[in-house]
Amino acid sequence: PQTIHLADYAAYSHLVDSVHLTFRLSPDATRVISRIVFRPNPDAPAQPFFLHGEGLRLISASIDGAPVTPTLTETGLTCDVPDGPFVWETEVEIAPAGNTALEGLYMSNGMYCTQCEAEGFRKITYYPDRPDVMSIFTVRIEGAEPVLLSNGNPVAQGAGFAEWHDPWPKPAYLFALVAGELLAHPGEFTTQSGRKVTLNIWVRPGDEDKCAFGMEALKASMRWDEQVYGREYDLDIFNIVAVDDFNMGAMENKGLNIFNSSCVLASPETSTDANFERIEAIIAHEYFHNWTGNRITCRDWFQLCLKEGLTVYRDSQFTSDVRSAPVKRIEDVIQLRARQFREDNGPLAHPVRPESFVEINNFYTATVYEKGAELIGMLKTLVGDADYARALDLYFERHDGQACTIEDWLKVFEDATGRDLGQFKRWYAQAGTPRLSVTDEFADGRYTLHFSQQTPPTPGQDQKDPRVIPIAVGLLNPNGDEVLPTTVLEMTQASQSFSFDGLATRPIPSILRNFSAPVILERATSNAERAFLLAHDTDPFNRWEAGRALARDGLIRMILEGAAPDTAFLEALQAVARDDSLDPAFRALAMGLPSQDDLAQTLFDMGHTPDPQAIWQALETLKQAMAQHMQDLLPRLYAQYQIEEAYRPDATQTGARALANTALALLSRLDGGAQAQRQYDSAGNMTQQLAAYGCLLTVGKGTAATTAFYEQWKHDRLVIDKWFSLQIACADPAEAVDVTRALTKHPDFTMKNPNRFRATLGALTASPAGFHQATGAGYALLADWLIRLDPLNPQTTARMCSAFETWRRYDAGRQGLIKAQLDRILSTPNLSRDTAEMLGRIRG
Ligand code: HT7
Ligand code: ZN
Repeated sequence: PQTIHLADYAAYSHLVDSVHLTFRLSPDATRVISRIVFRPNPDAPAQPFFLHGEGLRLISASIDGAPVTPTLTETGLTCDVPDGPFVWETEVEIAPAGNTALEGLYMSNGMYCTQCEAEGFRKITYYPDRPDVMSIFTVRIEGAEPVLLSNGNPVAQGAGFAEWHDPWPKPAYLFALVAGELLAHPGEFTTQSGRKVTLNIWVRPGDEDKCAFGMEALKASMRWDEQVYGREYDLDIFNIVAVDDFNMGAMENKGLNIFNSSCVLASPETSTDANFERIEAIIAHEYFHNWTGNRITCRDWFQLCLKEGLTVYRDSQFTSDVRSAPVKRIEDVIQLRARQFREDNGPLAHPVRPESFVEINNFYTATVYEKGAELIGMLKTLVGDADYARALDLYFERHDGQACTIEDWLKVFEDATGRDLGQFKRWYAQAGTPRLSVTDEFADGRYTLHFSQQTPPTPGQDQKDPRVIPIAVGLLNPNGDEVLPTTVLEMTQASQSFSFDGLATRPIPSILRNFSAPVILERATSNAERAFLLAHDTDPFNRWEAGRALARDGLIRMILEGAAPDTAFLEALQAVARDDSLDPAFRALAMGLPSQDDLAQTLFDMGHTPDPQAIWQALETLKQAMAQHMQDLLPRLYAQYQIEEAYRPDATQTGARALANTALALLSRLDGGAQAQRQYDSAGNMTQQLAAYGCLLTVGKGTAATTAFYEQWKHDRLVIDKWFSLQIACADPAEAVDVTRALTKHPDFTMKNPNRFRATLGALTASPAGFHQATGAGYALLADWLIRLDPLNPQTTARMCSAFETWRRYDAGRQGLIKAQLDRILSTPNLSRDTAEMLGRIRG
């Protein structure tokens, strides 16, 4: 397969003035008739005329009305074309019912839908399927389905047809079409300039009672983007459609967002608080793409972080504003470390702006999205809020309607602020997570912090240059008073020192407040200092971080030295748990422990070979010790945070339930699940029901609940996904593979639905002690299923290969077993380009 390089970018030969598409829908033989007006691109190098196209049956082609016979290749067609403007027309046939890859036009539960990002449009018709070719689309859909949707505004509708016109030039990856028997949950929004916009969430009959939350989230997002970024919606209608079979979370097609049903449908009975928060964030994210992604798009796919990093940053700002900023920051950093740091530290490490790829679908990664968002956050910290706002205004003014690059983005900041961002640009080009080590000294009232930065080599990048790192620092005196409020230090050298004068006593530093840069902070700190910061830091993120570091340190000693749980940690944690002045959501987060994967990486970084079973056992022992240590507090906490009012998925109620359920999980270790059973029996919402069910499974009392839960929810596919996942997540590690295997034989298991596949095999890979069983049974089971799924759905298969990305951490036995499975998959005939690329990179 061909490797594509950023350095080889060349503009497309032609500009596209307009596109007219007619779809004659039929499950096995949809006809797509296109009429495309081309004109030579004066800025492009000379090149043959080429259109992308894959899996299309060409019926006819013509130029300016005269039939032509193009040369067909594996990836598209070439044809002799006139020197000047011309009208290109084709008719092709495609078979959406047989499209299990879920890219292009496909069918999900009898409904037609599309997924064109990144390169799905070429499976619909012949077209220059690249993001820098933007055009105005008019679409006519002919079909018997009652609802026929496409991008833009509706222009005509009648028996068996509908026509849509999108006045905003867009690349083909934002094209969308939906047709089916759908019901609308309607809404309306009046923009800040007074235009009325019709809103709809379209769902399959039966799901119409799960749209109200999504609709409110959409309106809140629209208002927020006006108020915070001055961005107004630009069509008469905004449609969202829920689809069951979908490879990712959602897609920002212009005026017609398509969502994985798990990312939009919500009701208190069927969705957890975490589901509600995620749905709200994804609706916001897709909506915000209307400006950051659609109106201003990417020149090529190497610039993916231009739209994704910025839009993730914007959606996290939104969530911080409508919920709790510290809680959101802590949740984001937990995710960043779990997904992005893991990626950046292994064989799949790549820059936020990669320089080459084989399959672009493999680069929708935590690095592009989450580290990309961290870069925006750092930029804002460096230039300040006011200059960030000015730069964004300039970005929208200067680049509206264009397909841009990271250079364009940084230039806007340089022009708006007068800063040189040459060094900052390294963040986009260098892979790997910088290690920021710190020492300190105090003499004569002067306190000095000495920093040095170093980034380990990553695949293809041995040498790293120093980056600019904004380090937010505060200083506390030993009484707990803040003697230096949060101050941003700008580190630009490999090693650099910063001093603070006029201090009466040696201060306690609070470094990297609010996680001001995506780095690994290395500092020899005492547990007494960590406990002090957990008790006194005014920065909520660092307060949580201190507790996490205490927990990690104790767990590592338990694993390596067989130490008992650290009483000082248990005391410090209890003090936080019982402090009613603290946000319950924060307390629930503080009572969480580092994940098995986090501990495995920590051990590996310390030069040890992690033993997944020993890690799991240490966590179990510590949870048991926490339960015993807090045995008087837990029933009080549990009772205090029960909610009498009607269910609301807002930050206040969510935090209260999170704390009560954290207490319940610990209590269950003391009462054998009695309280959890009572909660399960009386639960009025899914947050309560699922938490109780998880407790019962964990203490080995889940059998009855497993039957009852299934009977209650077997009609609801999204709830049954939870049922599949939780049984695996809460299984004893020794049984997790057997539980997973048994569930793959359940009549409700299907690999054709990515949600169900991920709920089952993904749950196994998310449970390290179960997945990394020394027998290799977990690896073999996953490999079996990846081999089966790959011919049907390469994109989802490839994404799930990342379960193997940490394989070099483990002992020789496990490495050998994993390598054997990697080789087995790689030797499968006709393996997809997606999966072959991922496994090739992982194997090295
Ligand atoms: N821009 C979208 C990314 C995407 C995608 C979504 C659904 C299915 C396949 C996909 N490939 C790429 C989603 C987003 O970031 O908003
Ligand atoms: Zn996005």
